[in-house]
Amino acid sequence: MSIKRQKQLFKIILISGFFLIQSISFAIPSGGLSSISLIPKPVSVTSAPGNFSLTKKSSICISGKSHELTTIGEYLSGKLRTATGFEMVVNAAAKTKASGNIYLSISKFDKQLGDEGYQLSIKGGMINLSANNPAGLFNGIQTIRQLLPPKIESSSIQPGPWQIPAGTIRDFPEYSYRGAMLDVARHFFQVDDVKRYIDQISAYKMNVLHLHLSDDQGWRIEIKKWPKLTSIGGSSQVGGEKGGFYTQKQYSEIVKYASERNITIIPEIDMPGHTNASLASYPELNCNNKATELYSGTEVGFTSLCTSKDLTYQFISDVLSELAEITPGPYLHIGGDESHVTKLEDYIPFVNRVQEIVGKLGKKVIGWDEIALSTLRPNSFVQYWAKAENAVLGVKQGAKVIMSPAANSYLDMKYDSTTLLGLHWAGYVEVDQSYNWDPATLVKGVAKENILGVEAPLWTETVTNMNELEQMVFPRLLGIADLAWRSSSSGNWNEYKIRLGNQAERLKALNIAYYPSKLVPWVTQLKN
Ligand code: TNX
Repeated sequence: MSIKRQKQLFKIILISGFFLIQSISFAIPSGGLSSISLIPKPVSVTSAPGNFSLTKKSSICISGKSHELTTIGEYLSGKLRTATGFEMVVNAAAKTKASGNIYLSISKFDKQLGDEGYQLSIKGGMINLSANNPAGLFNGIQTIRQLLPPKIESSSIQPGPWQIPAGTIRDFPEYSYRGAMLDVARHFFQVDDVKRYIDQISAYKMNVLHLHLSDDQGWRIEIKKWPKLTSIGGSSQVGGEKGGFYTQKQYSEIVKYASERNITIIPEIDMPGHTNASLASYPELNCNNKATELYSGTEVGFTSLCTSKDLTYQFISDVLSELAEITPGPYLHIGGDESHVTKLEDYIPFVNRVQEIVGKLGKKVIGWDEIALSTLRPNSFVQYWAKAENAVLGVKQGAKVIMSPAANSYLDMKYDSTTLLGLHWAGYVEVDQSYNWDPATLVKGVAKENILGVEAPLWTETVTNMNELEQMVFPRLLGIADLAWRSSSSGNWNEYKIRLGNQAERLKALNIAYYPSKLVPWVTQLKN
């Protein structure tokens, strides 16, 4: 080969090498760690030179051999294995750390991080994730997922590289209660659907799933002492199709699945209104001893338990005891909303008596904002959805409030007049509307210190399956998750919509049927 030819070849190799390096570096964002869009936005992100690469030799190393750490390590391994095809074994950490590995450790000394915060340090080619509690590690893992390319969420093996730029993230939530509610009474959702929903909400660091288990249209939880609740009350749903219910075993399976994902299940038995399914199952629960017909329409506020009968309280006590028995979380939700046919002079002593029943079971009451009309026990919580004056009344009685303003956080409201699913009694709730509010300033008389947290309910009068659920929930749920987690200094729609737009490929890889709102600059087909 002539010298000229050799020089030419050398040039070609140099140029193609340059392009190769260029294309590899494409895989990690040029702006470093702090340029990656994360939802919820972390408290602090600092970039540093270098990066971390996940390879087939990478493993997940846990400090010590606790059952909890192993479970969390396995969870992370499962999340990374599918798309990378790497084995991602979970080991006890060796004395000397190796590049390419992910280290998970619990250290009790970082006060600022609190119960659910974490520190993620990407340095020396390895990841060190530490937290005071397993919950913090779980949250840090959600951040790791979002730092990797979107295709990490794919359900089939994808080509790498799998890199994360170096730096440090310190992060902790503003509110300790960050929830979603699913109405499984109007339309029933199978256990697997509920699990998928748990996966979806926990990916955005939400930590509560409130299950609305009974309403006029259906009763969804097995109660051994009152079997007709499910055999009759569980048989219907909106639209007249066959309903369904969870056996106590299935409910426990949901609770366990949730707890492994840092989610507390809050069961709701709505009362004294929204009770047609129980009134149809047992004639003796009616003041006139006649069972009502099963109901498959969508009206609200036309039923009431018979508040003057002792049997009613025996019924409630039996139901709530069985539920308390299989609910490890601290709360039982007693509904209390829209009891339009219960006289106020009956409603108030009713709610007072039910609070006592719940207290005896060692649980705390949550109720919709109307329960503030009663005498709240210490440790009862008011869920604000409609009437600000009820929320304020709750605060005046010393109760904390869960913020679920219908006009912002209701996931069943239509986005706009063209949305096919959903309702619009609280107005249209576009993606900006569900993000542009601050829980701590929304209601005069309900300040930051009065707020337990934020919850986004999905009522399912019009929502019949997972695909429809996803169209209503996504992307609004991400905004609620962001504002429940964010530090008070953030929360600007123009900044947030860019981060949201950058989630498009990730939502697609997760196979989530999100609503592609025109207000969001969706970024699709990313190079990485
Ligand atoms: C009001 S929100 C209700 C529900 C309906 C919902 C529909 C609340 C406490 N009660 O029974 O499903 O509106 O958006």
